[in-house]
Amino acid sequence: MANSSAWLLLVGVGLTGALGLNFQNSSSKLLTVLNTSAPVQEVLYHIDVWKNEAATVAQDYPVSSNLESVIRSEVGGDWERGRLVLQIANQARTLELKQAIYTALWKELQQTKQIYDPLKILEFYDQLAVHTDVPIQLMEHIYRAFINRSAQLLEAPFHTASRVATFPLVNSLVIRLTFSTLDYLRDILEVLYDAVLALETPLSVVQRLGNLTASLTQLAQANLQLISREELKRGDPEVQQALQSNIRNLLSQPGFEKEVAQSLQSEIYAHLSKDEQLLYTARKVCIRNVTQENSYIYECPQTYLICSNARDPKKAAYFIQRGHSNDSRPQFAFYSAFWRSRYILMEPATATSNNATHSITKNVYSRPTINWWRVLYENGGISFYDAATENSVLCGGDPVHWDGEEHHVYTRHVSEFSAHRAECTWSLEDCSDAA
Ligand SMILES: *[C@@H]1O[C@H](CO)[C@@H](O)[C@H](O)[C@H]1NC(C)=O
Ligand SMILES: *[C@@H]1O[C@H](CO)[C@@H](O)[C@H](O)[C@H]1NC(C)=O
Ligand SMILES: *[C@@H]1O[C@H](CO)[C@@H](O)[C@H](O)[C@H]1NC(C)=O
Ligand SMILES: *[C@@H]1O[C@H](CO)[C@@H](O)[C@H](O)[C@H]1NC(C)=O
Ligand SMILES: *[C@@H]1O[C@H](CO)[C@@H](O)[C@H](O)[C@H]1NC(C)=O
Ligand SMILES: *[C@@H]1O[C@H](CO)[C@@H](O)[C@H](O)[C@H]1NC(C)=O
Ligand SMILES: CC(=O)N[C@H]1CO[C@H](CO)[C@@H](O)[C@@H]1O
Repeated sequence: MANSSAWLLLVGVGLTGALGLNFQNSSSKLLTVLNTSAPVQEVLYHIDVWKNEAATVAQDYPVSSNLESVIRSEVGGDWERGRLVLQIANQARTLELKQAIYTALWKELQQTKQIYDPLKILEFYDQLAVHTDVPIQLMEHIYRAFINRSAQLLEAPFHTASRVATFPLVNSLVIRLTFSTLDYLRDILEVLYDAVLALETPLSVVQRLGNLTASLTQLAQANLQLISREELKRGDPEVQQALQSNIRNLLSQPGFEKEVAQSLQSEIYAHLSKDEQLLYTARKVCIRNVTQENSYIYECPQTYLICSNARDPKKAAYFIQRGHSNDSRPQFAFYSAFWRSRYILMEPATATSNNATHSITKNVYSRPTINWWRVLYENGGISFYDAATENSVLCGGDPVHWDGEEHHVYTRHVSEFSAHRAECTWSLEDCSDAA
């Protein structure tokens, strides 16, 4: 360890000589000294001289091992001091020395307990990234350490049975990640899913993800990445249902269309059923009988009622308006592309014939007032409930309620829905290009 002593001596002499400090005492002395500009130059000058001499003598890495011991004593288990060492690396005269400082510093920081906090690693990574001359392998290694550690932390909620447990460290990590590129999250999720899907059932992982607190963008990314995993492609209906539920929860957030990037939104919509997808992606839709190819909703020719007759290319298209009820669930309004600003509207039911055979109400009109519908996806199609009361469902197709050429649609009480599924299930077509 002759080189080591020479190094220490050199530094000691250089510093005490320059500044009159007691080297043996203060463990942060080197940093203090290097923190002032003039002596730094002097110290580094000596380091360079020493290093060049050493290099001619030995081909191994005496520099880094000596540097390590000095850095070790300076960092002294305190992560924050690493920042100061990093600051002075800038002033090292040779690239080799700089890189030796970076590497030794990383080695040393790994001895501190704070390495378990991925945000500390990220902070260090960001600080290093400011230096353009850090070896790429070192940057990659530190990045992987950050990713691995983050994934490890994020595993906790996925291994916890409680759906209401809170994870403050996970939360602060997730919040911090909203300020970084989505690539970081993508890489973390990859490692996370490798780990949790090896130990937990896909259903459990999907459900835990459904309870994770994160930004809408992060949740969109996390769900998409989970959906694309091989482990989830085995078609277990329960898993598919849970995934759909996660996605619907996302869509039901009022901020979804505003906060989440278009490209990510499109990827999410692609995982919805065809009808549901159109509600978010089509400019205009046609609403037709789910089994009858030629029975479309449009304004009746003679009355202001709504009919379901053969398609009239001019009248059958509706613009979609999306909204949220005050409990933030999605709701939709449909206004005629032909008549403009005339909505499909359900008037509140007055006292109606409520007997067993004819418990329907003809109260669906074309009116210039907005009217919200809640959409349910089932039976291979969709159903429309009036959003205000959720007591009525939109139905049609029973000739008893028609009037000659006018095939009126009507509403039923929701309690009748299961007994009249065919009558109350519709399908959407993309009519964006219709007149
Ligand atoms: C480095 O210098 C700055 C400003 O001169 C000072 O605030 C800081 O405390 C110094 N750090 C050390 C370790 O001496
Ligand atoms: C990160 O984790 C992977 C897989 O467990 C492992 O192979 C790799 O060595 C780890 N890298 C770091 C820097 O921790
Ligand atoms: C967790 O998710 C389940 C199912 O989606 C939900 O019922 C429950 O309220 C959620 N818990 C919390 C704390 O969000
Ligand atoms: C939401 O709106 C309904 C009727 O539209 C109303 O009865 C209810 O009190 C509202 N709830 C809140 C939380 O504002
Ligand atoms: C049920 O309603 C229909 C139509 O409103 C009516 O013709 C019929 O007489 C009613 N039946 C009973 C038992 O009230
Ligand atoms: C669809 O057509 C079938 C067959 O004509 C009919 O029984 C059903 O009630 C119709 N449904 C709707 C929603 O119009
Ligand atoms: C950092 C350090 O060890 N400082 C010590 C330097 O010496 C004085 C006096 O002996 C101590 O009080 C400090 O703690």
